[in-house]
Amino acid sequence: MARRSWFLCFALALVACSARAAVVEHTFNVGNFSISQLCQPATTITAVNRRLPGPTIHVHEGDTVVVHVNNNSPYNITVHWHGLFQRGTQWADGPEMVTQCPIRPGHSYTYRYNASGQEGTLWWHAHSSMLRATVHGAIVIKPRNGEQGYPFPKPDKEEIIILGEWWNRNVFDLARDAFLSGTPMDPADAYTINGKPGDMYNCSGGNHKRRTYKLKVQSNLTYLLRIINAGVNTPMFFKVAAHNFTVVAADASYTTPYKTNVIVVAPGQTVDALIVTDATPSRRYYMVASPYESAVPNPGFRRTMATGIVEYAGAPRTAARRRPLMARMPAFTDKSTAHRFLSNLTALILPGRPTVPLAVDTSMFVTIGLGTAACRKEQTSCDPNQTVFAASMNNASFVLPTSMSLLEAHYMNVSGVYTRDFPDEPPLAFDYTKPPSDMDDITTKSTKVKTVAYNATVEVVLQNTALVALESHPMHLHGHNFFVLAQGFGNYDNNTAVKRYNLVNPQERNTLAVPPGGWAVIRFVANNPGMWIMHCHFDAHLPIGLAMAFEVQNGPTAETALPLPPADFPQC
Ligand SMILES: *[C@@H]1O[C@H](CO)[C@@H](O)[C@H](O)[C@H]1NC(C)=O
Ligand SMILES: *[C@@H]1O[C@H](CO)[C@@H](O)[C@H](O)[C@H]1NC(C)=O
Ligand SMILES: *[C@@H]1O[C@H](CO)[C@@H](O)[C@H](O)[C@H]1NC(C)=O
Ligand SMILES: *[C@@H]1O[C@H](CO)[C@@H](O)[C@H](O)[C@H]1NC(C)=O
Ligand SMILES: *[C@@H]1O[C@H](CO)[C@@H](O)[C@H](O)[C@H]1NC(C)=O
Ligand SMILES: *[C@@H]1O[C@H](CO)[C@@H](O)[C@H](O)[C@H]1NC(C)=O
Ligand SMILES: *[C@@H]1O[C@H](CO)[C@@H](O)[C@H](O)[C@H]1NC(C)=O
Ligand SMILES: *[C@@H]1O[C@H](CO)[C@@H](O)[C@H](O)[C@H]1NC(C)=O
Ligand SMILES: *[C@@H]1O[C@H](CO)[C@@H](O)[C@H](O)[C@H]1NC(C)=O
Ligand SMILES: *[C@@H]1O[C@H](CO)[C@@H](O)[C@H](O)[C@H]1NC(C)=O
Ligand SMILES: *[C@@H]1O[C@H](CO)[C@@H](O)[C@H](O)[C@H]1NC(C)=O
Ligand SMILES: *[C@@H]1O[C@H](CO)[C@@H](O)[C@H](O)[C@H]1NC(C)=O
Ligand SMILES: [Cu+2]
Repeated sequence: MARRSWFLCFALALVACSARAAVVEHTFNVGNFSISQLCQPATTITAVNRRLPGPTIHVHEGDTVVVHVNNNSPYNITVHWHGLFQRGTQWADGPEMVTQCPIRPGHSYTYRYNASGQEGTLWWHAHSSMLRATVHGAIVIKPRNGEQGYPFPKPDKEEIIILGEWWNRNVFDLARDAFLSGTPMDPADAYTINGKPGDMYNCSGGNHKRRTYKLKVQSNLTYLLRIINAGVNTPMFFKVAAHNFTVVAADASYTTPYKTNVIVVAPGQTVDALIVTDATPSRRYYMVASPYESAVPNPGFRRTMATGIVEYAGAPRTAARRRPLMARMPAFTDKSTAHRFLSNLTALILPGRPTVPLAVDTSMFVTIGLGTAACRKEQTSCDPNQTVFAASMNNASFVLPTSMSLLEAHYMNVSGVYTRDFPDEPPLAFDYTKPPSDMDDITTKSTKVKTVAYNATVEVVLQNTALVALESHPMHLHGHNFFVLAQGFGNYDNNTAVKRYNLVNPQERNTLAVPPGGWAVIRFVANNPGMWIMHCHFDAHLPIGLAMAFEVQNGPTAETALPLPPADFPQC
């Protein structure tokens, strides 16, 4: 379904030819797909082109991407191109009712955008209901001049590793039931690697090939693993038994090469890591993804792990008869291992790449966490006095508009869709990590945005609260990368934290796992006019309000202003 057509290269010099841009075109048929996992009866899932995960979009930096989405599913759907800036194509970002009204069942819509100014691994996913559990796939952006443009030795081979979560039921119904009952979502039935749960589950029947991902390798080569957490609610530890990693990028931003035997990747994040196949070929090795559970108290999670198998070419027959070597995984609650990995990464300084801005125009202190809210009328299963599970940022629990998207309301100056009063600080200051026992955890629903001037440098301190439960929330910002200046546990204290800011080579991300019961400081340049949601990338928390949006004003020129919406933009 993918087509590459090269623009005419009419320049005289070869160097200009290497700056050619291609159009990469895909057709995504979104529809029912019947699949059986864990020896359960077949489940009807929503998937793209009858594949789980869906197709990979391979491009070179600067290429144009055209994706025709045909919605043959029974659900409203939109597709988000996670981590792509969408500068100049802001209307193509995808989140339902933030950027656009959904593509209705039986309808089609074509997304067009350029993969400009970034390289590495990103991904695409549905941004409606919880459909992204099964509607997702990788986006690989190679340097303009191909693999020789990597700022690390060219690997011999590349593999995509997509971590996921699987439910033996329809996830649309699952999400709706959690919302209507106002209770936490049921945990997944399995974790997966490239759609497959692996060997650790109670599933004796079935076809082994269908349930375990296998990576066949040759000895003494370097493999680049492009690891994506497409899971819904679970950060993961990832290891390959008897092999170490050198991390070279995260969220499509190059990092200083970082050696580690364990990778931590939260939903929304990606990690590019090299592994060298220098282990004895006479064994097979498990690659393992296990949950990292930071919530205290924890509503419950699946205490299992996903496995794949690394098998060497030319291995003796005996290798296949022995159980693969298992990796020793961190404990599910090992927050120090998670924090070490997540805070140790630094950016690779490259000429021409943005560096952290030193002067701040807009400072915010934002609490993020759980709480309760008054029952809403559609939440029929709770009585009028009861409260339901909710989440908030600065005590504002975000609700999506229903009549038109935030971006359309912004563009057309329609009032009443959102308000410009998202607060710069929480209404109450308290010990966020040990709130007083009589602290009111109730929040109110609203659609508040923070308006910032074009090109403003915005700094946000994200502080997790322990109301209801403390937890590491993976905070994702659309339309921009941010620099992560510092992270820590406890309450943020500017007297000690500011000294620790990395203003030299902070890691650049689009999704940050804020330490549980802790804080993180991010900084970004609001150089992309439009409406950009910043939200928790757990689907258990986004619909209950762990979100806000930045309204970035137009710049002074046509290039720095929001363009016209596409003529065929979906309407509500
Ligand atoms: C797709 O699956 C849903 C849910 O299982 C079902 O209601 C619907 O009829 C199916 N549609 C088609 C076209 O098979
Ligand atoms: C996208 O790339 C094409 C081809 O290089 C170019 O003509 C177009 O102006 C670009 N669009 C934006 C919004 O940058
Ligand atoms: C497998 O079944 C046993 C016994 O019913 C149960 O204790 C265990 O948790 C199951 N394991 C998984 C991974 O579901
Ligand atoms: C891989 O390299 C090791 C160490 O240099 C060597 O002993 C081994 O024979 C090599 N294996 C293959 C298949 O080339
Ligand atoms: C992985 O790295 C650790 C620490 O540097 C080292 O002790 C170990 O031998 C390495 N393992 C492999 C398989 O290279
Ligand atoms: C890596 O993390 C550990 C534990 O958090 C810390 O002690 C160490 O200084 C960090 N190293 C770097 C290079 O940041
Ligand atoms: C709801 O609140 C009212 C007034 O506070 C009270 O009289 C009533 O008993 C409550 N109902 C329930 C089910 O708690
Ligand atoms: C929205 O308001 C701005 C400033 O008041 C104006 O420049 C712009 O033309 C208006 N846009 C629309 C679509 O009415
Ligand atoms: C949040 O706002 C509600 C009112 O909507 C108030 O009752 C509550 O005390 C506030 N909580 C915090 C932690 O600010
Ligand atoms: C945006 O900020 C950068 C860096 O401060 C500056 O070079 C550039 O001119 C600014 N652009 C506009 C349109 O203000
Ligand atoms: C900490 O914040 C206070 C209040 O905003 C400010 O007066 C002080 O200068 C800040 N300290 C540092 C080290 O930035
Ligand atoms: C689907 O989208 C349309 C248009 O926005 C809306 O009217 C309808 O209620 C949505 N359906 C569902 C099930 O959310
Ligand atoms: Cu996202």
